[in-house]
Amino acid sequence: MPISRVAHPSKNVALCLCPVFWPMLAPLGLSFLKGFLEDRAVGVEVFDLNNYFYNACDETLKKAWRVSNNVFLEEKIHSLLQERRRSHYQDMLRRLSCFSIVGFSCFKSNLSMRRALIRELRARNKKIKIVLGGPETARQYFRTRGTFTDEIFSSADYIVVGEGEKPFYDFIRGEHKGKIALFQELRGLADVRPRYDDIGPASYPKRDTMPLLFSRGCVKRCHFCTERLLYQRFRERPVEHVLQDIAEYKRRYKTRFFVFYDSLINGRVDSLALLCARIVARFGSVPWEAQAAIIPGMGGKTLKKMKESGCYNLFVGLESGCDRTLRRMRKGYSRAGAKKFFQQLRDAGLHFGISIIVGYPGETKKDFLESLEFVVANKALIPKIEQVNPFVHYDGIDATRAEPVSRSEALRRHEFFVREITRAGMKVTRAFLGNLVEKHDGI
Ligand code: B12
Ligand code: SF4
Repeated sequence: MPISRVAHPSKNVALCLCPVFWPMLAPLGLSFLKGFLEDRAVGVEVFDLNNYFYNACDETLKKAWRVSNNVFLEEKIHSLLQERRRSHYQDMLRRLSCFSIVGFSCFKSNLSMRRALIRELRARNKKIKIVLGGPETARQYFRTRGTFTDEIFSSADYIVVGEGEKPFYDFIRGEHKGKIALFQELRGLADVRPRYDDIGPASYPKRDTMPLLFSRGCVKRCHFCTERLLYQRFRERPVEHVLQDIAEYKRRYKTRFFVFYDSLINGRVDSLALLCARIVARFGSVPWEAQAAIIPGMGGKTLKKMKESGCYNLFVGLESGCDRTLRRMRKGYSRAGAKKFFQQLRDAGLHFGISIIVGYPGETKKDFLESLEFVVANKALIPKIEQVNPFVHYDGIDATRAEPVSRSEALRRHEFFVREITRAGMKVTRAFLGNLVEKHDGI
């Protein structure tokens, strides 16, 4: 993405994604905000600074960038870029400081860079308005019980917690109340369409792949989960809009693969069945993957339609193979139900990978071993272990009412689990084993 030196005359709103963030695909959140605002005649320019600097860096830095939870890099990224990519950095700063409103998409991994950049922008342009949004504002909101830290609160003119479209539009028009917008969700999602004019896939490593979104929110309320805190209500986009996105990306970007970024693709089974049937009718088959919840009664017909429409992988959150732990997690199924679901996936010819949490509060050694035993015993049914992580407590969740498992014990269980599934010859995604554990990799 070239960063020019002059602000676009008709655009006075900039949206930024700072490093460090997953660099492989164009960001969906900012594309949705741009689409919504531009449909309402607000000129918006999206700056994926994560992509801009990632592309400007050498292979060593790129490798560290792709490591999930690399807190060393996250803390150091601003000084590293100042040092190693000074002219890129200064160009970007000059460009951004011409806008009157700059919105930041906040993730835990890019908080540090955002802090430094806001300081510099304010020093260059005293009138600039700063808006913060994204999943990290929600985490910070729950973490501080609604007050935010002084640094975050004072760095922003407006803070959006939850969905961004409506509150950001209100702020731009001066129709907002107070400094914090809380979960101001649209009634439905018929008005939201992503727009990628500033950040097409060509500059991303996976240029033949595009993200898609069918729904926001989740229908379930698993105890440990932070995703359910991002939205209050579950809503779906019209099926026709998803089909139009697919058609547009195929035509405009020659996209071959599609990744649904929904928390779960099967929140409403009937809607999913309709989506798949319409994909088949319009395109035959398009290769797609998604996250899915275990719904033992989902029925083979929909699963077969998913396969027919091109589904080549599902990421399925089993989380535990022990019934006591599953109950404590409020997963809403038993291990027998999970097994039935896996069997149905296999029967439909669907490939999938599962995720596991070890050391969940209240998990005894016996529970842990039962979970491991279930997974290994069903290795013929489970094509891949996608993710194994020790339990991480996030603010806003209520899982810790039960007796916590110590960090060291959880890490021991993690190591043991990984060793045993490897010994059993199960296929694993190495990069996702312990990807919620903070790393301190130097560069
Ligand atoms: C798809 C996904 C992935 C994919 C792709 C990554 C990506 N490009 O997002 C993969 C699998 C690679 C991934 C990996 C990880 N992910 Co992830 N992922 C998601 C997921 C499910 C969807 C992201 C998305 O695009 N949503 C749709 C868009 C529309 O939403 P959005 O970006 O949040 O934007 C909306 C609002 O937040 C807001 N908004 C956003 N920016 C701004 C800016 C302004 C100014 C305003 C006003 C509003 C606003 O408005 C937008 C539209 O309403 C989210 C959970 C979720 N349901 O959102 C987690 C999520 C982003 N991931 C998360 C995490 C922790 C990770 C990992 C670190 C660990 C993990 N869980 O595996 C790794 C990181 C890998 C790496 N190397 O860096 C966390 C981030 C938490 C945080 N506070 O930072 C989330 C929120 C899940 C969670 N735990 O709650 N992830
Ligand atoms: S089904 Fe998945 S996204 Fe929904 S609450 Fe449970 S863990 Fe979270």
